[in-house]
Amino acid sequence: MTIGIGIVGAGIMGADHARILHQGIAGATLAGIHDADRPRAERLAAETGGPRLFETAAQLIGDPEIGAVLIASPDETHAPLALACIAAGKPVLCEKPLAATLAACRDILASEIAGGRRLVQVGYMRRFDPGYRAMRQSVAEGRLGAPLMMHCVHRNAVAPHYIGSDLVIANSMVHEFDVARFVLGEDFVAASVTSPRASSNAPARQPQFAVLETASWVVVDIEAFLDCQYGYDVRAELVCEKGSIALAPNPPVVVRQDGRDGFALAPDWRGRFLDAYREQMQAWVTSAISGRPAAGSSAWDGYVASATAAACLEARRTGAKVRIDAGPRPDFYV
Ligand code: ISE
Repeated sequence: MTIGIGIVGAGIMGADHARILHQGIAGATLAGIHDADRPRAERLAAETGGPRLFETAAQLIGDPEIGAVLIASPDETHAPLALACIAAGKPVLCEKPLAATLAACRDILASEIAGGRRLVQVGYMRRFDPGYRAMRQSVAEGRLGAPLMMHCVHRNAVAPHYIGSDLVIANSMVHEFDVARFVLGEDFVAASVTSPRASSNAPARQPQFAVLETASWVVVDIEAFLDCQYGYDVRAELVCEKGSIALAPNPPVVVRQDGRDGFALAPDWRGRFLDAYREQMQAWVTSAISGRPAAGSSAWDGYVASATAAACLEARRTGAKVRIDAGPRPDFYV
């Protein structure tokens, strides 16, 4: 069986997903694109095998040739589009964050539960990265002993001007909130945040430094710095009682030349996590066809990442340690 995928949003991520689909995902074809900017949608369609163009997102979601929908439009559109997909009974892969507000996240949970079918996957693609998967496996097997601390670094070379200090947390650090919870297999209960001064390269945006505690008292620290200039750099080390496990540098080769030993950094996340994006897409398509939820982030996981971000934003504003309580996970998401 082949399922027709419709993409809403032809910006950086919509285009990246369209190319991945066009390059070949078993069981899927890129069947439609909608973007409010029609020429942008046309350019992407021309590059990706000429899928149909839709005037509105509602037409794309309602079309019988579209079996599943990928949402890659601006954050505030995620919730209404995800709700429309649930109402239409269509599987949806929604770029992170799940929604722009916690109330909208809860609306999605309520609607999915009421419909009785798990239809939403959130695009926290790091869950498909082999490094984080190996870390999770090592925690599950327990060979390194109990985890104690996790150190995370998240640096972008440059970020767009509309990313302010709060979005460093709500748009970038959310990846660590989701993937650290995935690796450790438990929820966060408290967060503190402190922010150094801004870099002169981006005077309106401060780096952010968060310290989170899990229910069993593992401490996770996260540096998010979106203006490091030199490349995309994501690191993580999990320190356990008998050893530690860390992400290795991603490129397959190191080069020694002119007295230096080094490896190239990807310019941004699309290259660094290319394999994870492909794996995520394949898992989602397979799940859309089989009707069984994929290994990716559920709507519940998306909500918890956003609830963690909300607590961190409050911690940043107040300077206090803030409790994180997303409430009990509904059985529907177990
Ligand atoms: C961007 O929106 C992403 O989702 C990337 O994965 C992340 O690393 C980056 O910091 C965000 O700006």
